Amino acid sequence: MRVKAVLFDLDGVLVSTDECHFKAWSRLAAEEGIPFTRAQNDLLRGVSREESLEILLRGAQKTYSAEQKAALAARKNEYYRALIEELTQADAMAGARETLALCKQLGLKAAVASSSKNTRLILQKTGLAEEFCAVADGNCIRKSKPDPEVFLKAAQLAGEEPAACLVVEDAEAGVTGGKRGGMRVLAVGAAQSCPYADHRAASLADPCVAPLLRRLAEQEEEQ
Ligand code: B16
Ligand code: MG
Repeated sequence: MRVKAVLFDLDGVLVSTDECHFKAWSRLAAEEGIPFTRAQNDLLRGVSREESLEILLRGAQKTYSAEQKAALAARKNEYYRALIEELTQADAMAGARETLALCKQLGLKAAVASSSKNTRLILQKTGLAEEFCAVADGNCIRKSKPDPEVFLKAAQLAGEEPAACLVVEDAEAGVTGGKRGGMRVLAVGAAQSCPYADHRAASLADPCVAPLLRRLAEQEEEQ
């Protein structure tokens, strides 16, 4: 079946908010006396805020109650929101706007499928909000990636079958989620090493992306 919709992950595909997450988690970790490295930050890619906190707390000396954990997650988000408030149009990743323009030209729907509950603010700050027919994010799902829920929600909002969707992801958890949802997956950045991705590119600025989208958009319907 030909591809009719492209479901874009947000952080690491359309906008590089990795550094903002790293700074916010680092500040929280330092305040709590918990070690936190860039390698640990890489493990949080595509993972929800609450699950990310659990990963961070593996290095903690003391145990935290559910209420304390909720307060820590809220504090991290406060630090993160202050950083993403500073995002501008220049923070859209290389190739993002060009790829969205190409989708429009090819008649492909574009939707967002992100674990982030800050998706709307990030899209607004980077001037990308008007580019999508649908946005599925951390606010409308119960299970985060690698569960396919956010991708299935995005496909449903875009009005397309999973088999007619291409997911673009930079996280292994997202590649797994897309495949579990019955979609084709283009892995970018760190996710390129995932053996079960269907296609690979360094980023949306990779020259292989445009011919791939043209090919997928034009494929004959299966008889
Ligand atoms: P928030 P994505 C994910 O976004 C990030 O990659 C991940 O690092 C973050 O923990 C998660 O969103 C939740 O974000 O705290 O803003 O709700 O890659 O799925 O677009
Ligand atoms: Mg991501």
